[in-house]
Amino acid sequence: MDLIIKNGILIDNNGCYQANLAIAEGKIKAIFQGNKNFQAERVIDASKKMIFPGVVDTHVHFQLQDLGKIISTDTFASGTQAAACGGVTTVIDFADQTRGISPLKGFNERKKNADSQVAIDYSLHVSKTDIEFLDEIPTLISEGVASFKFFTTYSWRNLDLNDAELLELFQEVKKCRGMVMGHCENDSMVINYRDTLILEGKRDSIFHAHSRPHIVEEEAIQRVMLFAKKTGIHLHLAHITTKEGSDLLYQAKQQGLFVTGETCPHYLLLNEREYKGPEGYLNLMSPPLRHVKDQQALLKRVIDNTINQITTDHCEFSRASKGNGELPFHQVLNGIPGIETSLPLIHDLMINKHKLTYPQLISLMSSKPAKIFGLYPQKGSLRIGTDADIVIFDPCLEKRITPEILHYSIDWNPFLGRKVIGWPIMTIFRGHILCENGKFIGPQNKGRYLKCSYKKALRC
Ligand code: DUC
Ligand code: ZN
Ligand code: ZN
Repeated sequence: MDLIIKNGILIDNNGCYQANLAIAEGKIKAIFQGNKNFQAERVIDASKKMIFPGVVDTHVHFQLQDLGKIISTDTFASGTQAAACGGVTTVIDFADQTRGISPLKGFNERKKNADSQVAIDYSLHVSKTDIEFLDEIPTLISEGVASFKFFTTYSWRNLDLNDAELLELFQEVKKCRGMVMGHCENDSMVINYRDTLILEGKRDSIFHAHSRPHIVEEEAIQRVMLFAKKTGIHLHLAHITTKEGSDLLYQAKQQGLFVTGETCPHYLLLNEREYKGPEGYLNLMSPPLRHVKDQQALLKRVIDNTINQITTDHCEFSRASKGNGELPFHQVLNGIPGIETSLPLIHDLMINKHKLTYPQLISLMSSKPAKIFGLYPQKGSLRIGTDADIVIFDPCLEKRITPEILHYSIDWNPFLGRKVIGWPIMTIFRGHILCENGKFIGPQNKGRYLKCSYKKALRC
């Protein structure tokens, strides 16, 4: 064996039990109690530690491009290394179609770009920004794209689809046996609120939230749910932020619609108050941070299993690229970092403060995301024969989040100063130790492209 992990408490979505793991050739070869006389290059004593399957973050943006130009700070290399240090071993990023250009071409370029850089495994959603090239969908699906992202907003960046186009996309993707994933905000409302506020001279960060009130999300979710109902497609809702949005997901599930949804650590842990003060501009993302009552409602919907998974929407920008606080809200680039802190923050919130069980935590962060996008059980489980993507987690280790312990390429983070109990102390990816005690030590570019398969996706 290459590696044996002894005496840890194994957690997967089925339960917790004390066992040893033997790893060889990148796979879990044995799960056993007692001593099996295996020889291994390294034996790790994981007494009093938890053993999780690697986190699967299905919504990240590394080297985000706008009109072909990279605008976010991470590369696929730096982003996946920071991810690994946070216990993440699989990500799904996006191949954003440029309107009028073949999405297959965009997908191939994006994949080529990522392949040589990634430290962990990755896949891609394809964002459709026009209704041309629908004939490429079967090829994209055979290349491993399970999910087609759409935006109901960002018309000023040529990203949105109108209602007729959405309906056509849903019909076509359903026919080709894929799923759709939505960024849901009502475009004309955003434009109207935004332009009115700017005309009134209201430039501060808080007005970003005022320009996208709750109805903006609620209306768009309700509309696309209707399209999903009529076409029978699986709809996945990206970054749900409001009580209203999460209630709509609950009701749709009650009605038997095939719909799943995610929220992010920042919507659970931060609220509108972050927009006050000179650093408020850093926390601009879309949809915006909400109210305490939304945080509570989202929490409830995570606990009652309505919200299926946690993603980060990780999208890192430096202070300078966000304008150093000198720009009006509507000109600030949207997005925040989050991938490295997601597991410890959600562990602290859900296990320490809200008494979720460890299998529930793993379900949210690893198994369900892998199931929804057809990567399970190869990812998101601890089973014999699956990829040895493993996090050794110390549930008692106290950490204060400071720039020194993070691996981002920028000097700020929305969670700086927070204290959490519980931290990943080792990340193993395909049998290689990538991170140990807060240091990235593993091979830098051994990650691989994963084919997602909607046919293998499980109803969650
Ligand atoms: N909003 C998006 O739609 N994408 C990336 C980051 C953000 O805040
Ligand atoms: Zn989005
Ligand atoms: Zn996003």
